[in-house]
Amino acid sequence: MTPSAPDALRNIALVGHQGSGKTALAEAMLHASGMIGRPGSVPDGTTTSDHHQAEQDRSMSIFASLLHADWNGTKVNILDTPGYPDFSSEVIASMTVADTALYVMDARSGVEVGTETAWTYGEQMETPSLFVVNHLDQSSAHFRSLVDEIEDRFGAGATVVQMPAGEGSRTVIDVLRMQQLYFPEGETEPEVQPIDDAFQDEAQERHQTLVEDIAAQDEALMETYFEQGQLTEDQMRDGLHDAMLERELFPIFVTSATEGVGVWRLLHFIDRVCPSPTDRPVETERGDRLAPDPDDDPVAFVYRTMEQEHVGEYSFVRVYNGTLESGQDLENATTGATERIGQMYVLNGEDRNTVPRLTAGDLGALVKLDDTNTNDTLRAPDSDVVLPPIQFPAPRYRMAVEATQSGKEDKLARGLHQITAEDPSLSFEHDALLNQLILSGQGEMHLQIAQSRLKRRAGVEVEFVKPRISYRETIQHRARASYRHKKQSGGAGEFADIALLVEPLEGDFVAPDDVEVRGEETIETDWDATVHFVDAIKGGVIDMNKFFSSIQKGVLNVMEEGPVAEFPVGDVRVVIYDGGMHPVDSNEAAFKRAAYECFRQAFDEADPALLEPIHTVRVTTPDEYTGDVISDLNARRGRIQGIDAQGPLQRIRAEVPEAELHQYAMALRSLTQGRGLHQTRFSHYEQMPRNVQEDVVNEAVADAA
Ligand SMILES: Nc1nc2c(ncn2[C@@H]2O[C@H](COP(=O)(O)OP(=O)(O)OP(=O)(O)O)[C@@H](O)[C@H]2O)c(=O)[nH]1
Ligand SMILES: [Mg+2]
Repeated sequence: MTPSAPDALRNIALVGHQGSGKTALAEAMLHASGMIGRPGSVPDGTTTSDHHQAEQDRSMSIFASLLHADWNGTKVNILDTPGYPDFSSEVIASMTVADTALYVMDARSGVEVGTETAWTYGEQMETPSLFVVNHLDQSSAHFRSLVDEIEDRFGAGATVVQMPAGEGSRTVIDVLRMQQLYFPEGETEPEVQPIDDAFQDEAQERHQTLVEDIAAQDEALMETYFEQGQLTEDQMRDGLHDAMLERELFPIFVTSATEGVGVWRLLHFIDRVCPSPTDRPVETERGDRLAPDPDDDPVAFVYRTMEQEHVGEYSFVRVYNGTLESGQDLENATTGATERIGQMYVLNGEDRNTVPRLTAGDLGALVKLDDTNTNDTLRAPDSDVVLPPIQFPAPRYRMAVEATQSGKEDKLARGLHQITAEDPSLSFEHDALLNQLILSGQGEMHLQIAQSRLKRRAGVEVEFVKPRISYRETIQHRARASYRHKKQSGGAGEFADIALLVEPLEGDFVAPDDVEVRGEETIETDWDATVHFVDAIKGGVIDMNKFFSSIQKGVLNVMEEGPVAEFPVGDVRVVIYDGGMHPVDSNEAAFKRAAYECFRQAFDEADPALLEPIHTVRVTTPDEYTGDVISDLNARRGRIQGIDAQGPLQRIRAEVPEAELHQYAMALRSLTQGRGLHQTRFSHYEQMPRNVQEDVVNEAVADAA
């Protein structure tokens, strides 16, 4: 295919609920445009788009595929996205580089949560959109009520361009051109027929509505319409084009993807009406608008990075300006690195064709560049254009990951770096305190896929275990203790005497009568605890210049693995108020030791307790599930902080112990039929109920044994 001018390009994203028929529709588009012979099928695992083994095993899309069709000289880039909620980052990335979103729906189930989620992305990105009511062969009877439902959820801008003609038929009526289209089995092009009498009235009425909807968007068109009582086909097309760009109108189409019904007409519409890259200049970080011009300096944006089996890694790009050519030196605006563009491809799933150049507006893949990742802008060396990064969803689901074989830790770390660099909605961290590698993603399936990718890419088998909870130990009131460390056998002895006062760190130090503050030091520990050390040594009974830091070390040693169950100790104040030295035998080791023992004793006297991490959880759910979500949060020892209505949704804010949030994403999904979403963030530590504390301590003691 020769490079296309920007206005001869269409970038469309197929989005929507799982199983609505996006992949089947993409396959049908490739077939209708002559890119492939016989269309493959999802159940057989033979579609162009679902080419990964993991997708074929599950008969579902997991990764967004890039496909393209040549339609009368227009290059239609098709981004087929997965509907399963764990893979929303693929949808977000694809929609970022698409100029039109096609919301594919199953006529039998109508508007579903996947449709709604993708719709919110489209609203944020202001993507021109249309609806495709699919599975027409299985249910055309619901079309009319479905149109009402679409208008209900997405506004009156939804307007019918195509309607079914009869139950389960191969015929659709195009109410823009007022034609009946019959799609013979095995053929891609329809036969144009006069509209059946049975559908004349409805077709007329819908045509009228469409004309009025279009005219209402534009004053000049409105005038023409009043003068002539009609709009020409060209006027309707242009009007629709503009109204789609403004997100005023959202055309509704019908298809049966597996039967090839309606697909030809949909492609025709995409070519003739849908926006091209020329219509949609991109906004740069600086707020300028950049329109595609193949002769300008090149600017490209990496919207995803993905490894292709047997091939290596690809950077998927949209060229926003100029022309990308193999051998060209470009600057990575994020890293500052100079990158030489290597092989470039246009793709149809797994099939690739090398191209010498990619022009402004086009989508393609580059052999991954060394210093370039998702969200990076590539530009001419003297340019200052930066494109805004994609905001990927924050992780909702975390698990500790362990290599099943020992000695594979390095491989595991490398593998985790690789897969998280490719998928920005996946992240990992090594929690030094818990001594666990934590992998966070969007859900159970997301992590399962990560597991198989780690095996394939890094050759390391892993298993997931429940992440440990980072409890803290604390004390509940002030207490004192003293300790004398003395070892005098033979030669040099050891001697240190010390008296400590400990208390929870709340507010300023209120010294008791017998204590006088001489100096102080505040230390932040590796586990984010604050320790306020107070030197209240009178008359130099301990040489604090010499021994303050040894005393601190002794205390911090205890705090790192607390006396209750070896959890780190949280914020405390430690006052050194008395003690004694020996002129010869006192040394640093002796004071460290004495402080260690003394602190343990004082801690025990101060009524120690466990603190647990509390998270702020924000749940967004359709109102009908509010009651269930709240009682579930209560059952998780959660405290509801507030409930706000947001349109048809409710936002619930609650404080919930981290220990009760394990796999909450999955629980919420099943509570709300997949329509609830949540975010959680660490808020603070809090004392836990006695019975829960006992369980935790018993478990920790058993683990340590
Ligand atoms: N009868 C009929 N079956 C269809 C139609 N469209 C898709 N299917 C079937 O419905 C199932 C789901 O279709 P897919 O194309 O995989 O749906 P999808 O939207 O890509 O699903 P995800 O990628 O998992 O989100 C498959 O078995 C398809 O063969 C249709 O119009 N009619
Ligand atoms: Mg699919």
